[in-house]
Amino acid sequence: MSKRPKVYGYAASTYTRMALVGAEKKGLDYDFQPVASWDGYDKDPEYIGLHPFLKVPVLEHDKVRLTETIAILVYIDRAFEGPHLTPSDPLALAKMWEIISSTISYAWPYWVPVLATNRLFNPMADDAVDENLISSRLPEMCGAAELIGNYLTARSGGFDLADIVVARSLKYATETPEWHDIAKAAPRLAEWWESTKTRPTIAKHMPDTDWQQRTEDYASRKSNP
Ligand SMILES: N[C@@H](CCC(=O)N[C@@H](CS)C(=O)NCC(=O)O)C(=O)O
Repeated sequence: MSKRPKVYGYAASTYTRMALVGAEKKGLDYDFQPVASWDGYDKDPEYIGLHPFLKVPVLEHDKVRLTETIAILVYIDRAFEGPHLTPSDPLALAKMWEIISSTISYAWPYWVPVLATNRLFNPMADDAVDENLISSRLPEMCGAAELIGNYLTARSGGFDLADIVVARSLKYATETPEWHDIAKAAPRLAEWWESTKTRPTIAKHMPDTDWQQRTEDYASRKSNP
């Protein structure tokens, strides 16, 4: 394994992007190895054995191989020199985990698999859009957004892993028409997003969201596999 940290993943993956922002924020000299097409549909057979559940990201560093984004982020924070990505104050640390756990449990499943998949990824692949699922789950999307916005803006410390996890989980939702309703229900989250999305390390690892271009790339890959 490489002495240089190496992150395996693919471009559209929100979890991969969290690991990359962490590596970037820490100032790491690292490599990125794509293991699937942009959208993750076409897996590279060479990397099938990398993760027990065929997921990304995976981090390799020297003799260490890690799966699970949060474990990877904690390792990046503690194993290397650089700015701290986790607070030392016990309450601030607990609050950081509260935000991360709430985002992964109550927000990400609606913002990404329900909203982004139907609004952004399915049209790209010419798959059906489940309008009923989107509208019936809008209250959960808004409720989670309000909760997380309140948590984020009530913190006393600065940027930490919670900002990385929320920013990467939210990005696709902000590209959908439903963001208007979500932002209205969660003004604190919307305000936090406006100031966070332009932070250099966050902005550097935004997934490419030129949807027309992505759709054309997808179609051309399908016709010339
Ligand atoms: N619990 C995992 C979840 C990772 C995950 O779901 N990754 C998605 C991409 S965002 C993935 O690998 N999907 C590929 C697939 O399911 O085929 C983690 O925290 O790293």
